[in-house]
Amino acid sequence: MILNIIPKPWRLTVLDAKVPDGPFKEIIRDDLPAEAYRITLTDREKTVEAGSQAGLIHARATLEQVRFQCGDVLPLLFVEDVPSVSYRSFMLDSCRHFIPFEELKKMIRMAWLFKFNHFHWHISDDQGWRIESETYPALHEQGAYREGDNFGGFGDKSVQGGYYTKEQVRELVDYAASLGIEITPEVDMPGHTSDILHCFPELGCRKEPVRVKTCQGVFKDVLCAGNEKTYAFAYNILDELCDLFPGEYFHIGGDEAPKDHWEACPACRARMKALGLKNMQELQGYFENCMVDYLAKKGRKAIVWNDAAYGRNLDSRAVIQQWVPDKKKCVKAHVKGGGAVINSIFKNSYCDYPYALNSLRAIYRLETESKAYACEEGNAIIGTECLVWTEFVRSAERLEEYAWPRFAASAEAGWCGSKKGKYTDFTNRLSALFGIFAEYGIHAMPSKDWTPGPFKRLMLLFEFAPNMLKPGKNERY
Ligand code: TNX
Repeated sequence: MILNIIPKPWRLTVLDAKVPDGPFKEIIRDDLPAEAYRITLTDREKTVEAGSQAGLIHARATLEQVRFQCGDVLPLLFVEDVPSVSYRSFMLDSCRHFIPFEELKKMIRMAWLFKFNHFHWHISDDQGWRIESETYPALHEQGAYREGDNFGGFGDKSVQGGYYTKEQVRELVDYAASLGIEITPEVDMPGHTSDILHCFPELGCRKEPVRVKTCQGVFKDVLCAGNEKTYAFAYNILDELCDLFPGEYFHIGGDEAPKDHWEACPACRARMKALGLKNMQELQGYFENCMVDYLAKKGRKAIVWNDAAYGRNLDSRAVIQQWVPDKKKCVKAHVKGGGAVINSIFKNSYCDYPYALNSLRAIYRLETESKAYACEEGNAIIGTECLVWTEFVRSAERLEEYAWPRFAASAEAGWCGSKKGKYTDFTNRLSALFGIFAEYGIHAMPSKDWTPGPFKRLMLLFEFAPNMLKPGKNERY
């Protein structure tokens, strides 16, 4: 009998003989790697052995897929499995469009089935702050709302937004943990901060009022790096959120931070000079390093987008999440200095674009090894991620079909690493398992649209193109 499991286990032996399902004995063993697990199912034995609780949780996901295919009479089975990289993540953006709490739970439960172990949660951006804050209540009272939805010129003028209460966040953190998933929150800084500056304009270089944005883009309003108050604010927020999110990692963003206002700001220029820095990119590096160090003192590892390394002075303790190609070899230099990398390169990770742009096949290609990032341990890539930014995602249905099954392809790329097989082998297993999405209430993209042909591709791109339009210059956003 053939069993279809995603991610494909390292070793899987299935016999024709069958036994009725029943409870498995779960054993934690010190001699196995933390996330490794072993399943033995014979007529006399039903055991799961694992290196830790995480491994047991993975084994349960495998058994769930087995049961989906076999019902309550299972084939005799032996599985030995271990992941290739330790950080296997999916990202959801609750800022551009608010994602209902129950929807987040649904996505986390689905992710468990494919052995993800991190949920990167984008909770602050130009278009809204999303977490209740006791230190700075203005963030959720004002920063969580905006005057409409004009992404791609959508033209809805009604006030919208929302935030998650602390109680909800705690519930979500616990729920995810019960499924072996740690939540990595992201407070994007110093760019993508119109929401924060809307509440605290004094943290910007110009100290002028800033709107919570209603459309996509890269905005010039960024936190002032020359103002001591900015640092105090950031540390306080990190304190508050570290209490709420107990995980090992904390994402501090660092992408797309235009330097226009910094260049024109006496405080930023003075700080740059005082620190002996050559340019504003280095000043960003300094800003990031302050956060990296602050988090390190709290026992946390900081993750930054690769833009944060453009100054070439990033603290090697920061983990770089790479989303654009490393043209200036800044990531490579970081690796040389002992730094680690999460691979989420745009063309193999971004699931916010139609399948016509990033097909299932393209997501499956995501690599966990790179000659450019060779290091003493062999390879500096410690993780993978797939992402749904939500500028153009206004419904749960759209979110789910953009994520699934592309997230499953990314999960296998991260789990199997260099042992990953052919795309068609993956899609064969996926087709056999496809019904499980509906069982989990997930609206996944049907197989005919996974890797669209040239004609379908054109149609989909045509349909998506108006999204790329930005509101006119005189429009208030
Ligand atoms: C780039 S990925 C961004 C996001 C956008 C995304 C849209 C990254 C670090 N920044 O702010 O949502 O493109 O695809």
